[in-house]
Amino acid sequence: MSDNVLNIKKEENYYILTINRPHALNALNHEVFTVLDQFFTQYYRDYSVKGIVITGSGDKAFVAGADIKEFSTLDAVSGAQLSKKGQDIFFKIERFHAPVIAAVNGFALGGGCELAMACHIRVAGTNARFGQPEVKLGLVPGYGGSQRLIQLIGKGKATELLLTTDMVNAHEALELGLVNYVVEPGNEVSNSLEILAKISEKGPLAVDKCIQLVNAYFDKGADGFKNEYTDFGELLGSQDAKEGALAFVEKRKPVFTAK
Ligand code: DAK
Repeated sequence: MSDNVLNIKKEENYYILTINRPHALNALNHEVFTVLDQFFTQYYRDYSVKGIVITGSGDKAFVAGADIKEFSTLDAVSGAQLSKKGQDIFFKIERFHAPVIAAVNGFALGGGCELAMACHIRVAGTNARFGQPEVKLGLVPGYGGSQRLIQLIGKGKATELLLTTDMVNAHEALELGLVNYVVEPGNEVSNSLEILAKISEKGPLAVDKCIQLVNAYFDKGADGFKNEYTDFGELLGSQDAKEGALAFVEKRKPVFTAK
């Protein structure tokens, strides 16, 4: 797996992925998408992986969008193919079995904002700036941004931001519900790891199913309530649920095995 455009660092049971194209403010090119895809495909449902943090290299940008120099060479057919490929990768992130946190350390524009929104939780440094500038380029978001922005901040404000291309700062993003936490610059990754540590003590199968149930709410083809009772029943039969109850009775920490 290439470690050039994506630095992959393992820390305990977590991976920290750093998009590493600082000369282009970490803009997403074909190669970044390819290694992200390889990574999330390789570890999908590997319950030894308890969480992922995605951040950008340097202190200026998380990701300043799709690589404008690269996508300006595309035509309608290859553009639609790339958009679909990007959407599929972001779905893999959104459907990952363990929490994926965007540690947003600067600009998160266009595809960068879309990547952050595909993650389950967002931690922003006070220098973070969010925006969807596509219409300025004569485009619409291509990686799910028009849908996930509405999911996170509602129709009215999402429409305004998509049409005006105004950027919002970290505190505004917090107020809007676009980010979960605002921290001092430089603390985005450590704060994200603290959140992961809290979640990693919980039942891994239950964490997975919670993530998928939240996703189901936004999936027009899914019945989230039905999924919930099905998942509830399935988990009740798991060794982890038995261990969880036993540990409570024995007043000790549960030892979950993802079985
Ligand atoms: N792509 C390529 N290079 C980029 C870039 C980007 N998105 N953003 C910045 N850079 C490069 C700049 O060209 C510059 O390179 P040099 O000129 O030094 O070689 C370097 O990074 C530093 O940038 P600036 O000099 O501009 O830095 P400033 O501090 O002055 O400004 C900025 C920072 C973030 C405000 C500015 O760089 C900026 O406005 N960047 C572009 C933001 C943007 O519009 N991003 C694209 C959003 S649209 C598609 C699917 C999806 C999409 C498109 C197509 N298909 C499937 C076809 C999604 C598109 C988007 O993401």
